[in-house]
Amino acid sequence: MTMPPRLQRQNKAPGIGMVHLGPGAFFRAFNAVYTDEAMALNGGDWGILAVSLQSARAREELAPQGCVYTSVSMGPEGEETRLVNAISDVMVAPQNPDAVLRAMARADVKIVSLTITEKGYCRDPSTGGLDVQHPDVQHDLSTPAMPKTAPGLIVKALARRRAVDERPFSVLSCDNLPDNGATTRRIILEFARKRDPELAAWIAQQARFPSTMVDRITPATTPADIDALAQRSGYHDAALVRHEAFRQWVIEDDFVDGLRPAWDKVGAQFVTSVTAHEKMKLRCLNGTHSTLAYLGYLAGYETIAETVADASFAALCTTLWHREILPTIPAPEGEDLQAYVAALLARYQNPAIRHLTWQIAMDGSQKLPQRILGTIADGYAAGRAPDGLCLAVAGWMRYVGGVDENGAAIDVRDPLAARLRAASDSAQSAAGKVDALLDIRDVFDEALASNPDFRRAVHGAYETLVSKGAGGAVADYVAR
Ligand code: CS2
Repeated sequence: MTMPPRLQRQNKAPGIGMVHLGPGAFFRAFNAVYTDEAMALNGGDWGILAVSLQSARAREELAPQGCVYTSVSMGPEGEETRLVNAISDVMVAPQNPDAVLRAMARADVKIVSLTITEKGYCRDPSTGGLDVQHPDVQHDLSTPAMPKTAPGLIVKALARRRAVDERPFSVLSCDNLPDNGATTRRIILEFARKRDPELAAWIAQQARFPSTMVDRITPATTPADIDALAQRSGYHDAALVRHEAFRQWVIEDDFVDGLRPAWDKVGAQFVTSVTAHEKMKLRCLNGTHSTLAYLGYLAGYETIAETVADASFAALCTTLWHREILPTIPAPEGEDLQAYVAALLARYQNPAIRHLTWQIAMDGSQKLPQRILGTIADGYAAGRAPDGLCLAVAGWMRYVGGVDENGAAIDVRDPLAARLRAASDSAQSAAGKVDALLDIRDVFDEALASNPDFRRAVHGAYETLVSKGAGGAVADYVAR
């Protein structure tokens, strides 16, 4: 087969009004689609400069096709295809940080948005603030003109704007972190204070950090997806994204000078506080997603849809929601929690979405606290026994031990992978491994790790996983 021609932009790229850090699949399926629709409806130069902080991959995918790409939405009624024009340009920060800083300092840029994953914030888990020991943070503090991290780039760009009397931009975190706006603000201010307290005071007073809740299930695109689209469409789109039809964006309406795209006209909800929505989404969706990722992977399932096609795992989700998760969540305004979780199970079952358990299992050390451990702590505080979530924690422990139930190696991707593996390997016995992992304070805070009920539950769950396997342990839990 001859290679079909590459997709090409047919129109002029919109003028740049935003910079986005972290131009992966989720951003292309979410931020860029909302922005594309908002510009189509309401006009405005809200074109996005997409900046990757690590590899050149996003540029290789986007630049040769004028940054246009296809988004395929997979709903119950079949697929819907859209060409997304909202990305105007793409840069790779490590190749030319100064060009990125110059672009971020331009007055036309009103918003810098972020999908840099949990680890991109360089957070110190014990304080929630900036991790000043992080090697990249140390690099950025000592070499501020050549920043590597998101906080380093943002602070330096804001310093340039201040130097020429320009208004700051709004910083819009779109990652699955609790209080993502406040968390980002704290990290940026701590970084800025280390450079220049007056700059920090200016940022604190004039910049804005709206919190957001973002939701759309978007698996990584595979070469097979790209080939299938080429067969159908006759063009090659290296930047294709495939995602579910569902989407939800809840945004705190707090932008510098009120400037933002008309996202509200295309379905985004603007509210005064996103806290309740964020808690609902992180605990109900991401909490069970991670649970299914570890236990499903160990049970031999490749995708979430495959995992929940097993009746015990579907029952695991519903039991977790009703028994352990929903009791910890106040209903956000306008949400019916029972309907929300029922819809969630249907989203997981969507057979068109091949979302790998291995993909969601990544970076568990960064995800567990806000997705699962907070719910567990609240459960014990209210006198319940959140045994299902403790089984999820034990599943994560087995997973990061690096050996699956058939004795094969697991490719564990996590910034703490080596430490986690060493902890697991430090003991022969199941109990010793669990104790060593519970000692990792970057994951388990002191209060939870010293709760005897929690320890007992995780020890018991780990032993059940060893003796009965993940499938057996899940079946036991749901039969109780
Ligand atoms: C997933 C999320 O990879 C993961 O950890 O849980 O990316 C999830 O698909 C999104 O948050 C859905 O909005």
